[in-house]
Amino acid sequence: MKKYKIGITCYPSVGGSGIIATELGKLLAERGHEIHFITSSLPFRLNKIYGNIYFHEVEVNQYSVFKYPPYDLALSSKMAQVAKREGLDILHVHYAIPHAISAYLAKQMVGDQLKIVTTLHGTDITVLGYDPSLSDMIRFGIEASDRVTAVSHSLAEQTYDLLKPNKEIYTVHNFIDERVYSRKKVDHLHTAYKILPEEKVIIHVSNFRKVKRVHEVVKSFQLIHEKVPSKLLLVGDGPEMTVICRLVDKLGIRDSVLFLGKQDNLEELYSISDLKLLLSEKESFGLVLLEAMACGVPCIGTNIGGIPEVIDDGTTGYLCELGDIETVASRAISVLQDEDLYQMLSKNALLSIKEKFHSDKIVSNYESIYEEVLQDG
Ligand code: GMT
Repeated sequence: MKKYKIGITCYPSVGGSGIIATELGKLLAERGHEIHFITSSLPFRLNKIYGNIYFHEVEVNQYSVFKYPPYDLALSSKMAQVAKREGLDILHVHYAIPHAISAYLAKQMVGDQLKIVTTLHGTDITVLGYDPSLSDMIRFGIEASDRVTAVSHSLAEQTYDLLKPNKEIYTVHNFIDERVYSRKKVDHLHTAYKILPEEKVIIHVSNFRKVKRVHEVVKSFQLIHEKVPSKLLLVGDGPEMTVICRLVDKLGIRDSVLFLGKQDNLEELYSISDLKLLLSEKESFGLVLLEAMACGVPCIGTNIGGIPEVIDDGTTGYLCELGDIETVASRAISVLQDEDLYQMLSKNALLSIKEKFHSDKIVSNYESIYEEVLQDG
């Protein structure tokens, strides 16, 4: 495989799209490619020095005449400068808006030899795609890219349905770094969190936005808790947090719910968990499901978006209809009470990570896309 010079742009500080972009950059660098992150700040997962990873900070001109400092233009300009100076082959942008548009402008400045790969992650289509002030722009960004990928078949389909772009969209599923996400020996956490030996642990990790339906996680937990001694770990923070805290108090389960806020080293929390719940109303993929599965934790998710591509219903976990907390609770109770069922789901979850979502396979898919796009000339 030829080695390429790849510029990567993403939102560096929040969310799954930034995590995927950064992890991809790290694994590509390990394969010998030269990686240039062009972002507003150092990607938060870039926590180690690599000889062939460079960071180019996008600085926005705050000139007083600008009511809104023009980040998108500053990004284009930085992309073009880095591409020319370093001789980049490809700009791989994650999240369509504004990154695909900025990449298009950069390409106009640099020339056609610079190829653009755009990866759609979810809300760039499923939320912003519905905004009439942006939808034409998103379609343009997709059509102006040399290759477009989506993190699930479902997201690719939704993009076709909603925006009708004249462009093929390739599905490349998400992945995790298996060296990080595996079950760890962290028994001390049971003591730290006062989890009793007979208690099961259920975990939910998200950005606590409305689409995540965290209130349904809490209500499902209440039903589970009535039958199974258990604790709920709520990990993350976001706009719904106050409402969720109130709900937990109202339901009288405050002593059994741990609000852990934003956390690093999630693999340690998954390592003390028996079950994961992700009951979102929109989810293009659900990267947090992979993280849990890689630690052997069975998952229950809603039958929406890309979640059915991640959870194999009845094999690696369960799918439930949106809002059906009774079924979520009854499935959860079975998993938590039936050791054989738990072991079967846990083993299959690990297998699925190895066979379907292994980083080697996914990174190779991206490399093939780079190779193709550069061969197109
Ligand atoms: O989960 C979020 O709301 C954050 C969002 C993001 O843009 O980072 O996540 C999206 O991209 C992730 C990585 O591809 C996917 O795993 C998430 O499912 C997707 N979120 C939604 O579709 C709501």
